[in-house]
Amino acid sequence: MKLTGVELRRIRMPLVAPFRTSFGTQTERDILLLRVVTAEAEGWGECVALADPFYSAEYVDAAADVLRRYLVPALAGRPGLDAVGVAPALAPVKGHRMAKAALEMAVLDAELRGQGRSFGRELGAVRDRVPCGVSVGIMGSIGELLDAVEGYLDAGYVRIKLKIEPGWDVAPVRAVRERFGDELLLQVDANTAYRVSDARHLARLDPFDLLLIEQPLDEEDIHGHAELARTVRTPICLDESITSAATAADAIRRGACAVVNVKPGRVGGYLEARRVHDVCAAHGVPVWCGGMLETGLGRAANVALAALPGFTLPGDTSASDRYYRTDVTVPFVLDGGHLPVPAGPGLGVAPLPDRLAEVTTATEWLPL
Ligand code: NPG
Repeated sequence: MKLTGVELRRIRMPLVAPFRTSFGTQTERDILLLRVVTAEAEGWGECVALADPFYSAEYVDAAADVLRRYLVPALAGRPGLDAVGVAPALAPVKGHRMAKAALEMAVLDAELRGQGRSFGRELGAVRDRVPCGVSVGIMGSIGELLDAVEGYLDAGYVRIKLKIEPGWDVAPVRAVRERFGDELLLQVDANTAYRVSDARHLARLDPFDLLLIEQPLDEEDIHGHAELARTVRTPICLDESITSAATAADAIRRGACAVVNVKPGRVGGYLEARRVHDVCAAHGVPVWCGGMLETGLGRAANVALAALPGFTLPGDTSASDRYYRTDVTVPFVLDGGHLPVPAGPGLGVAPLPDRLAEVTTATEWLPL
C-alpha cells in the first residue's frame, strides 16, 4: 500500500454515568481517532489511551504527540507497507504501545477494506457472535451497586465484573453473590490497588467462587502476583502487567497468572494481541478481551478478536449503550447477551459522518 497521509481526530464523548475505578472517576472520554488514507482505501484506528496517565503511563496528548513526531513519520517512504510491517517500522520508538496499536489498526483496516476481508477472518475468528460481560464501577453504596448489576443482568449480560479497591471488596462481592446466586459468572478487578501484604485479606474473596481476581498488584510486580497466587485460591488474572506475548509467556511460566486479559492497545496492536492469545493457548491459559470504553470502532475490532478460539471467558465487550448514549458508528446492540462479529470488509463499521462531526474537537492532517 502507498499511504497518502494520516488524520488525527480528537473526539469528546460524554459517558451515560460516571465510571469509578480504583484509579479515578471517568465522566467522559477524550479519544484520539486515526484515519489512514491510501490510494485504495481508508482505514480507522482508535487509540485507547485515557486523558490522564493513571491507568498506564500513556495518555492521549502524549499519544498524539508521539504519533505526530515519530510514529507517522516512521511510515514515510515505505511504498510496499502493509499492516504486518507497521510494528517493525515503529520498533525504534520505545513503548507507546497504545499509540502504535492505533496506527497499526488503521493500516490494517485500510488494507483489509481494500481486499474485502474482515478483521475477524484476518485474526482467525471461529465464531460469528461473542458472549458479553460488563464492568461495573465502584459505587457510593451497596444498594446502588445491586441496582446497577440487576439492570445489566436484565439487559442480558452474561458475566459481571466488579471494580474493587481496599474498603470496597469483600462486602460488595458478598452482596452481589447473595442477591444474584451462585450461578452468576462473577469476577473482580483491582487495577493494581493492593499490595502483596494484602494476600490474607484477598483470600477472603475465595469463598465467593469468583472466576478471577484481575491485576491486584502493581503492574511490574510479577513476583508478587506469583506469591499471591500461592495464598489465594481464586485464579489471578493479569491486565496491566501484560504488555506483549513475551511478558505473557514470562508471567505464566513464573506462576503469576492463570488467566490473561488481552487488550490490543496495551500490547501494541491486534497482531500482537493475537500472539498473546496464541502463547496463552499453548500454555492452556484462558484469555478474555478487555475493554477501554471504546467507541464502535474499537469495539468492532475487539469483538472480532474475542471470537478467536482461546477466548473462552466472556470479555468486557459491552454494547455501545453501556457507556454512550450515541456511538460514532451504528451502535453495537446486545442480542441475548451476545454481540455479532462484524463480517464486512475491515472493521465492518465506519464512523457516521454527522455523528463524528458532532463530537469532534480537533483534526490534524499529517501528509506522508
Ligand atoms: O467495558 O470498555 C469497557 C471497560 C472495561 O473496566 C473496564 N476497563 O481496567 O479494564 C480496566 C477498565 C478500565 C476502565 C481501563 C477505565 C481504563 C479506564
